[in-house]
Amino acid sequence: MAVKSNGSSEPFMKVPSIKFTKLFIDGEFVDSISGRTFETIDPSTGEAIARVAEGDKEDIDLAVKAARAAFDDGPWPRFSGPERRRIMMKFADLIDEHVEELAALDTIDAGKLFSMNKALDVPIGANFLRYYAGAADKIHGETLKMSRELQGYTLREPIGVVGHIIPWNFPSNMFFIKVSPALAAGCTMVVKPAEQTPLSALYYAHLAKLAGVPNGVINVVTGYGHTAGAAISSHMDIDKVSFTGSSEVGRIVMQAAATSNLKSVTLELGGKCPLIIFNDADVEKAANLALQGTLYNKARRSHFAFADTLDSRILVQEGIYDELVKTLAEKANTWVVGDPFDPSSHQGPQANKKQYEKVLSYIEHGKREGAMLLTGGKACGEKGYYIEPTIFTDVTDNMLIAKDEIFGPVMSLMKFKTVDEAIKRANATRYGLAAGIVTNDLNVANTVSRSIRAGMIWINCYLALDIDCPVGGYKMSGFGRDHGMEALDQYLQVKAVVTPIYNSPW
Ligand code: TXE
Repeated sequence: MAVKSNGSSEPFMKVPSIKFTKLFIDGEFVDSISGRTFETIDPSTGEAIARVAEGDKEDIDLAVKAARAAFDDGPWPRFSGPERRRIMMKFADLIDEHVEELAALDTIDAGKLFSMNKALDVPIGANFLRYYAGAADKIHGETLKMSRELQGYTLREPIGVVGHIIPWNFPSNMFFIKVSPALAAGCTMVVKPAEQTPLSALYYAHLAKLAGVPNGVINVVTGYGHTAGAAISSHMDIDKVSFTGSSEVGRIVMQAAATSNLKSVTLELGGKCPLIIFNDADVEKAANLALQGTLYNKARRSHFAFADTLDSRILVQEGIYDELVKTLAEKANTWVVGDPFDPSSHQGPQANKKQYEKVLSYIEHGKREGAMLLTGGKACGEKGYYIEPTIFTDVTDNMLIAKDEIFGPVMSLMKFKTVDEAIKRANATRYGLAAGIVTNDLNVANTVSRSIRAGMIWINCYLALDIDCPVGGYKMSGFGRDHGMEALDQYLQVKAVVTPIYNSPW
């Protein structure tokens, strides 16, 4: 398969100049203390885009110091809710004004489709700010019904200084999924974007300042995971760490949190989500949902910009299996892999070389283990990190491609006979992020949705998310929730205040 380009020396779009490459600490762009920088790479060419400051432990210390001062003595936690809301709304409006430039930054940095970044990823980031801005003046506790002659109530207070460690799959979305509820709660923070996609986060730091977010409230330290990231999770003066990424690193983050200051932890980790298609499903619809969920690494036409999170096992009931295989093959063969700036591309490159090599090695595993290759199966294009949309049939539960999170355009089709078998096999994974069910039988849909141990269940849809829909996992997919009011709770402490009622013996 060839990678589609526009065939001319003129690009589809003029790539923006890179304005921000330094660390953002206490309201200023600064070099790293070591003076070191690292390259960020365009995955559609494999070439460097810019050099970015490489933050390390000492830079994290400075950023935490600024965030601590802003929390202990600064105005942000003390602002009234409406005041925080006003600034967050301004921040959101500024994002809207720069949407093309921000969308292009994520495209050159992460290989994500420009059309999708512009229509969804970046605007939804702004809408996360608006959603939580609306909650900023509605954070309140409860009056307690004490059993003795006491009067009690709870206060909900910001948790303090937060460290956000974010991955490369949704650089803009992920930034605001984490930052927005923490801002609304009155927290201050240090954000470490993924080393593969640092550019938009630095731009957001600039817009935050323009919007009037006080110095020290949002600090952005670009750098590597084992240095800058590790310095966040083990820091003695960070009160909470919120992490999205691999289960392996999630475990390291939690260990570091435990052995340092027992900071609170939220982990949104990997998945291997079952999409269960029953005999009565509409084949066309089921095929589209399967493609959307799996081959959809950086693809368009999603309900919501959250696709790269799903690594799917497609469990198909035996009566519909052959027809579905045929339909999927036809559809996958029309899938356009190409320049992420090209509006006709369905799929861009993998976000980085490490991920590209990882996906290709899983494809080789699948071939060696005896899965049948229906489409794709190799890299494509003369340069960049492109991979053909790959579908394996006859996949069995014990194959590596059925067990591990691949996080690329690789679909595994597996056959089952009964509802009970589907439930059992769907649950036979260490992960529990999400699952999908395609059926018109209400009893089957209800039974299966209650039996699957996962944080999100989609019935006759897939990847259908919204800001108020809590996102998070069971089992080794993590704990705590992003999105919705549940996410706001992750950034709040509950304090109980008790006083004797007049004349009581207390
Ligand atoms: O993730 P990492 P990677 C899964 C997916 C993917 C795999 C590896 O399966 O193939 O993870 O991706 C920072 N202490 N997901 O290597 O390494 C790192 O700098 C503290 C699922 O990119 O987990 C980055 O900012 N931080 C997923 C972030 O952690 C550390 C999204 C994620 O990096 C660190 C992404 C350390 N020791 C990948 N090491 C999802 N659930 O959406 C790294 N980091």
